[in-house]
Amino acid sequence: RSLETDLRKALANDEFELFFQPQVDLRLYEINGFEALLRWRHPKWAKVSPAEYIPVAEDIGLISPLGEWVIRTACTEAVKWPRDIKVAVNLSPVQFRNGTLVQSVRHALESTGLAPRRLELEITETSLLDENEATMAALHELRRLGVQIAIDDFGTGYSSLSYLRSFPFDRIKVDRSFVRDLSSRRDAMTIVRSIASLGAGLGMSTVAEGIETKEQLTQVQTAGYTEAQGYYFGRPKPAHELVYSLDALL
Ligand code: G
Ligand code: G
Ligand code: MN
Ligand code: NA
Repeated sequence: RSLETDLRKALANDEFELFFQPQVDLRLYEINGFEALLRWRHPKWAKVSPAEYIPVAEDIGLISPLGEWVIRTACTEAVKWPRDIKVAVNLSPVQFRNGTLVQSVRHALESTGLAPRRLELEITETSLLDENEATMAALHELRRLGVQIAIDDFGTGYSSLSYLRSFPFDRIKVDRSFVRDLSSRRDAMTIVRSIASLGAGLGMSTVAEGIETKEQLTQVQTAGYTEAQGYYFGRPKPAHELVYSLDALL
């Protein structure tokens, strides 16, 4: 049977699960958040990345119910976490187009009681491609609710720098391809450093993604990143396996 057929049934059959990957504050050196990442419990699709089925969900009109499930489930988990650890959720550009996003975020916050500051929405540069008025209006409304907004996979879009002027993001997540190339390409360090200083100058936090080694961690700390995320600190894990202290991880 096809991916599309199985995808249509997956939500009703409760086949989705969220995994969570730690995000580390490099100044305090502690876990300050987790990014929620979708996983599909299915004999045939469990090993398939959301990068493959999210686009199908977008095409067949499933991304809004699926995205709402992700937001609600992420808030339900995060409210149980200690301190003020936040949860970051990835949004599809398509979720901005159908007009129900703000309402579903508001509802998830109200029904779970999660403080809005503890929810972060990650949007990719493609969401901002046309600086669509509805998208901008939704972003400003979400900001008024008090949620945080991050720009994800930064540096890979068509006009990354202009996106930074389109909205006052809380956080810039530099694409992990730049971190990956740090040891092999001199230009990667130049770019990684520039994005850190760009963020500092604009008053935005900067997150280095894809940190896999101690050496990469040292490099992004030197470059001035405020936060980091990657397999070095931990792989995405189910909610019941999370630990909240960095000491317990390293
Ligand atoms: O977790 P993984 O590396 O397999 O994620 C692959 C891609 O799928 C990443 O680009 C990630 O942002 C995206 N992704 C993971 N979970 C979600 C989700 O809940 N919603 C959306 N829209 N994208 C997600
Ligand atoms: O597009 P986005 O940044 O949301 O994608 C997150 C994806 O990156 C997830 O699928 C996650 O599993 C993956 N990821 C997280 N940390 C690392 C890492 O250190 N190395 C690699 N290769 N992938 C990672
Ligand atoms: Mn992300
Ligand atoms: Na990313």
